[in-house]
Amino acid sequence: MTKKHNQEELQEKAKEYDASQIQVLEGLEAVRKRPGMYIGSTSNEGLHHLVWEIVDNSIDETLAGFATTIDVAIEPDNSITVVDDGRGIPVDIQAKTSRPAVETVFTVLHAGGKFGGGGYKVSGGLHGVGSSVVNALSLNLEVNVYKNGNIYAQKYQHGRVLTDLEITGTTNRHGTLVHFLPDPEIFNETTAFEYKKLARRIQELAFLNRGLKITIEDKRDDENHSPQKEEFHYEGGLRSYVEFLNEKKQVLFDDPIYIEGEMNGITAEVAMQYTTDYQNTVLSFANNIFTHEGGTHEQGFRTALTRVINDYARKQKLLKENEDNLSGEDVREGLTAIISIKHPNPQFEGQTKTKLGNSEVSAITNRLFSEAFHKFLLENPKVSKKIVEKGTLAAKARQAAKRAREMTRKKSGLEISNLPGKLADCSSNDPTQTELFIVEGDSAGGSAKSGRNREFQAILPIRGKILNVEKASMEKILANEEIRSLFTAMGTGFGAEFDVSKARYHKLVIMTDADVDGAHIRTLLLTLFYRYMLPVVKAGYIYIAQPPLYGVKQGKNITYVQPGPDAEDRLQDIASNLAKTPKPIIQRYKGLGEMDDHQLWETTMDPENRLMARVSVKDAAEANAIFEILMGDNVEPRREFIEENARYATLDL
Ligand code: TTJ
Repeated sequence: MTKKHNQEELQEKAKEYDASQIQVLEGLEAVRKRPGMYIGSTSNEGLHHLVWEIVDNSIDETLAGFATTIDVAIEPDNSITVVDDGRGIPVDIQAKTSRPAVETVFTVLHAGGKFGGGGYKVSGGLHGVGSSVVNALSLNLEVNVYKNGNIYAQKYQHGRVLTDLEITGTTNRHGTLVHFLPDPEIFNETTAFEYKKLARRIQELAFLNRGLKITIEDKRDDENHSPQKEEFHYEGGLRSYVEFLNEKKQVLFDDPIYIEGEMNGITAEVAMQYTTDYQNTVLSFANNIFTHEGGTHEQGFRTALTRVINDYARKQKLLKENEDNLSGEDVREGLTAIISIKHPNPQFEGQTKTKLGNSEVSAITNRLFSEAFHKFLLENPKVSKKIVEKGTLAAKARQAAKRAREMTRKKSGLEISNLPGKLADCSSNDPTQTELFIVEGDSAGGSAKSGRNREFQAILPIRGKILNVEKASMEKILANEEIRSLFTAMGTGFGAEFDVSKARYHKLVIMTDADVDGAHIRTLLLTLFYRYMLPVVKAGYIYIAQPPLYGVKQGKNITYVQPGPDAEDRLQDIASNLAKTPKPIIQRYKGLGEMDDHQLWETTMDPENRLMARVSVKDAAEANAIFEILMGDNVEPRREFIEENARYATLDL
């Protein structure tokens, strides 16, 4: 190489350097002009963001396995020091710029990706490489590199080189220290760092990066701050994070489930534990950044969780064939889970750029989690059973809530504007005066209609056995025509909408035949009232009509025998007291249909003459037991009860 050539080359190099320096200044000037573009804002948030841009570099060095400890300090003057024990930023002269690599790190606006060769596989930081941005927005910044037995130091001001990189001493440590003071001209709202805010994120970083030792120290000692220091170090990593989140909760099993795997250069970690809560806490991170809006990693996890639990529950027959699969929401009830992935090229999307967009991550997370979690379930049957039980319970609650919502929606169908066609309403609408007779069978219904006092008595005929509400789903109950008519007529609404104050009648009279069938229908109705109209029962609105058991007819006169324990004796008395001619005829009323409309009025409906038994709920527990006898699966006690009570309405429930 000739001397001339050498000269030219050097001149070329110098030009290149000048050109790149101009670019540098333009770059950093741009940062100072529009800081919001680089750190989001110049408010409190932006100020703290500076710390993370620096700390992220040290985290990368720990992820690469070369640093174990990071110390962060708020200095008395509100400047920040971050120091790690990594390899130290390279200090050698780069061929391209003829400047030390470390200088480039702090003075060239990096578009993203790491400087030099051999960058990091995975890197945190929302904005890629932000050290030059921090430098641009700092009044002063100093970097110390401990490397090769030397301490290298360089100082900057407003992002511009103040002193060239120089060796200022010797050391046997290795690592990097950065000390910066945010420029008060840029951060005109505040330059005061909040210890709590820094500590919270630093703790999170410690959870997310198992084994990392990271400290935070407040060195300020003034009217607003007192010195303090914390060290965060979790050998359990994500497991410790889950335990921390569940600290005050009741957990379903002791140790959080932990799963980790790697595929195509992407690592995925999940730690999870169930609590007795109904809420779930599922947090996801990509490259240590909290993905508030979720994304593909969370999606993959959720899909896998639901599928694996359902598959397991089916295989183990914990879910029966006729039962629906547990939904995603069901299997997440009470779940605390952390999903953390590390990706060489994360794509952040969404409103706040906190949603992971990399499409391949969904399948990878799904696969890694599915395999390991499936294995876990097989190996830990006790825990698995608890997980499935929790999900099953959630499903049941969800289905019940859905029914309740549907009921609310169907409300209009039960409004009094749609009074049932079968109802023969009364003309008064003063509920304290009106009565609703529920009459077994259409023919008795007909007699009751023509026999009643239409001013205050309404008739609703019902046909045959009504639905046993004890054994029917709520959908079925609401679909039942007889029950719908009854609720519509009463006007109280149903389920969550139920309102006793809307009752259109303050007497609801059950009028059934005095036989076993009649008793059965009566108990079915009482069950319905007990379960779905309890306030009406409690209000004392429910009555049972007492049609006569016998009629003793002599000529045109009829004497009736009302039900009661001594009914047979009374019948004998009446019969023996009558003259022999014309011959008295004793009639036994088996059904209401055996009386004509006038008889029904006289004996059973006329307030002047009738007997009615009022149904009251003395105590709910007792009533419950009776209904269980009546409606449960045990046939014998039911038969006994019905037979004993068929004739007498001794219904002090
Ligand atoms: C880069 O690859 C070669 C060996 O050194 C690697 C490196 O730069 N490591 C490194 C950078 N460790 N710590 C940093 C760092 C620390 C702080 C506090 C601030 C910045 C900008 C970088």
